[in-house]
Amino acid sequence: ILVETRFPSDPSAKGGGVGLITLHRPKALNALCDALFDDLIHAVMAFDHDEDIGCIVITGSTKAFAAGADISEMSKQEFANVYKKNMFSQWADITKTSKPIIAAVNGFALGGGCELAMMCDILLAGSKAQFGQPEINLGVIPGAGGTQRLIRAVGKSKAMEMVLTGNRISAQEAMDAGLVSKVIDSEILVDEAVKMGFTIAEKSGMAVRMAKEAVNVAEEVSLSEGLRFERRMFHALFATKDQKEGMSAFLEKRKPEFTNE
Ligand code: CO8
Repeated sequence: ILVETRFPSDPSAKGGGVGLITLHRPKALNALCDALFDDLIHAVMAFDHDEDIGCIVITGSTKAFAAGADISEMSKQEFANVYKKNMFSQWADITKTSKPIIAAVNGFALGGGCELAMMCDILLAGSKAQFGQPEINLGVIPGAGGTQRLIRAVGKSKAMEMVLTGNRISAQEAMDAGLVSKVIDSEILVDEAVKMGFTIAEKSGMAVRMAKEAVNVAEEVSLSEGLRFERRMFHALFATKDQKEGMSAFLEKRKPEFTNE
């Protein structure tokens, strides 16, 4: 139900590889059953700890990125049980990774599928992608960011419309609303996402990690706290070899050779 592919880089480029994770549960449109989600978390964490990998890409099939949490598994649950085991709380682990994650979304990204995409750092949409929070049609509401991350991405009115009507939006609408950063032809979406992964992976791993952390802090704190955090991260990078290498390479008109230190 999961396919992992490593794209190593030139062995001299430390950390320059890309880890591609493909959700593969075609008979249920990649509905995120417990087993699939456990495998996904495991794969994401393994790539996050892998020194050779600098960026992670998560994708699904051309028909579905993921059609949500698994409805047949959820249908049997009772309040006491889901509350006591804090159902789905482990999904947030995706956001605790230090390396950037690109979601390459083809087809349906619905419910938990849309929420999974929003937990990633960059969203790229295939031209036929569709995003939605249809939980309202099942008598529930989003439970992994559909009422929180979505509003930050697309604003209140669009988020409210999606959450209350359950209607889906197209890739182009998602782009216009600011949910995704690019719409790409479905056929080449994954290749382009991996290519973008390589572009990121060849930078300094220290700077990339701190940039991700600083941008994500902006969603949590006030502007003055965020600016202070950003400036401290900026200062901290002057303690890295990569800052010395990056700036020397510029002045010497050569390509930098980052070592992620
Ligand atoms: N769960 C389980 N099975 C699913 C799901 C799902 N979410 N989505 C699709 N499937 C299954 C179907 O049951 C069907 O199985 P079968 O062939 O055995 O009948 C198979 O996938 C193919 O689906 P369809 O025949 O329905 O395919 P269509 O092309 O006709 O329709 C749709 C595609 C529109 C995507 C349709 O399948 C659909 O509406 N799916 C449900 C979408 C949905 O409601 N998602 C939200 C689920 S609730 C949720 O995600 C809560 C998240 C909370 C997360 C909290 C985390 C902390």
